[in-house]
Amino acid sequence: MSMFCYQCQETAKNEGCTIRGVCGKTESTANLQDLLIHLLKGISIWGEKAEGTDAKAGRFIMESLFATITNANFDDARFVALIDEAQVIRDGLKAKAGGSDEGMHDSATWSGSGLETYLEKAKSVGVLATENEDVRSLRELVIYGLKGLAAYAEHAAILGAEDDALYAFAMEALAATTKELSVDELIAMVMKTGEFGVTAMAQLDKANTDTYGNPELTTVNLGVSDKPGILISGHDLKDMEMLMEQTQGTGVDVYTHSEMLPAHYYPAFKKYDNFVGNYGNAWWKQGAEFTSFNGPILMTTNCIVPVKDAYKDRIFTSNAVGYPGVKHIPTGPDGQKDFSEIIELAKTCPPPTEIETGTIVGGFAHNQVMALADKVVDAVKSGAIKRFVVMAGCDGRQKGRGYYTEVAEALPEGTVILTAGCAKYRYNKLDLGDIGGIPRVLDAGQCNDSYSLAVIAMKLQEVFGLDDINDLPISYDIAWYEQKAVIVLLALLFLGVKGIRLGPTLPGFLSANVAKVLVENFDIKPIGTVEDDIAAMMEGK
Ligand code: SF4
Ligand code: SF3
Repeated sequence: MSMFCYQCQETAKNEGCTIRGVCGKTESTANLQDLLIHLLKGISIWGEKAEGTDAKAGRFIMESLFATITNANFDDARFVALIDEAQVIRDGLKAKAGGSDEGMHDSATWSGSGLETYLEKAKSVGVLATENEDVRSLRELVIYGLKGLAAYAEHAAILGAEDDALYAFAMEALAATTKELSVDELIAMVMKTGEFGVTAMAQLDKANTDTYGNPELTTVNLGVSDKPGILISGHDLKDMEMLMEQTQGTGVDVYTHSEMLPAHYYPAFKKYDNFVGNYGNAWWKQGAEFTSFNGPILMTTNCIVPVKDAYKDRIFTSNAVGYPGVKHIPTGPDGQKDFSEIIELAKTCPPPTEIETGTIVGGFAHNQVMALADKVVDAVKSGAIKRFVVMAGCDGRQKGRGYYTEVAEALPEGTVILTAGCAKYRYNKLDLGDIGGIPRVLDAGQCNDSYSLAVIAMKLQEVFGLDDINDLPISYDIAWYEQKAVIVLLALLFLGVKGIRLGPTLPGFLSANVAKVLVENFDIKPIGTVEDDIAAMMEGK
């Protein structure tokens, strides 16, 4: 077997990608990612022993974990550089801890250099190095949750909000995956990952809203202008801000793609006349949509997919994203990026080809929903709103995801969908109407904003004076794809939410026994038929 990865929902046969990722990840990239994760464990082992929390090492761990998220980075050269740096950081911490190698885990002591050495070493340190499948499943559940947590922590850090407690926890959790812990201890670590996931998401929410204001009810244009444009995708709002600033007065328009749509909801971005609208749909349609966009594309985070020739000369990456042969815009020491090359290129490109017209409405993060709280509470009390269905998460390529469109269409009157993440593209362009002025699809924002949905639930619990969050008329029918959805799931479990439907398939990385624990303790269930699931949800099941 030449590689093994089962971290995402599209993993081959829902078991594992072994030859090449369904996502396009090559064997060498997968193996380099395994070695990088191994070394992050080594950093963490020494980090736990050293006095205080080393913020530089913590940030490096977060950036590296982020780079291994599905559809973030396909560039072997970047992973080789990260593996080089990981050893330097680890050895620095080892010196700080005054430690000796004796009896230490391999990740804390192994050294090497060069691509060939790294690929050889990677063979023995991947996911399958843990033989017991339940222990492997729990260790990986912790690591995938951490990857999502790292993405959120990194977004907050880019906005200047860093937290040593998150860095310390990442080290504790990574080091824990090298120890001979019991299944119960590992389950406790999974829950703790959910707890810190809530912390990370709350901090990101604060960083975003402190910097850009609270998202507000917004109508977003889906059409195009007659000027050349730049398409910005991924989740990084700081890049969004810098791009808007740098395009002022250049005659170049800016459009959002996929998860950048919620940028339109922030007051800080509404002031720009050249911020035209949203172009296209969820990440997996980028091949066709980037082609017809005609202008340059900036990928600020996941999800990038294998780059087509049609736009390979006009796509750029930033932050944790990378793709071989694609120009990467570096981050300066002051956190600034220079997008002038992208802007100059845009000026030479034709305007985007229109693929849709009309508008969509969003901006229902917690502050906006709470501004409507009286209306919402009255509608629940009068029975006009019978149930909320949280349909947040990720979109993906599999046919089975048509389920989510069908659920949205078939949900009875009196139901309101709460969403966040790119899962929304399965139903956000349907005409589902409103309930007394409250739209039936309330979009809180990116997957990064899923925290908003938890806040809304907790506020409603308070308003209705309920002891248990599960007594609210809220059902969860969540779609997942990559690891940011894993931390959202763990965060919801930590908050005590039970009965979540998780689809389109349960994670392949859950062993039968671990899946059983989740079912027994949290009543997690796979999706069924549209009809059965809606009937059950309407009965609160
Ligand atoms: Fe396969 Fe998903 Fe891993 Fe890509 S990220 S190699 S599709 S499991
Ligand atoms: Fe989507 Fe990648 Fe997860 Fe942010 S853009 S939700 S899949």
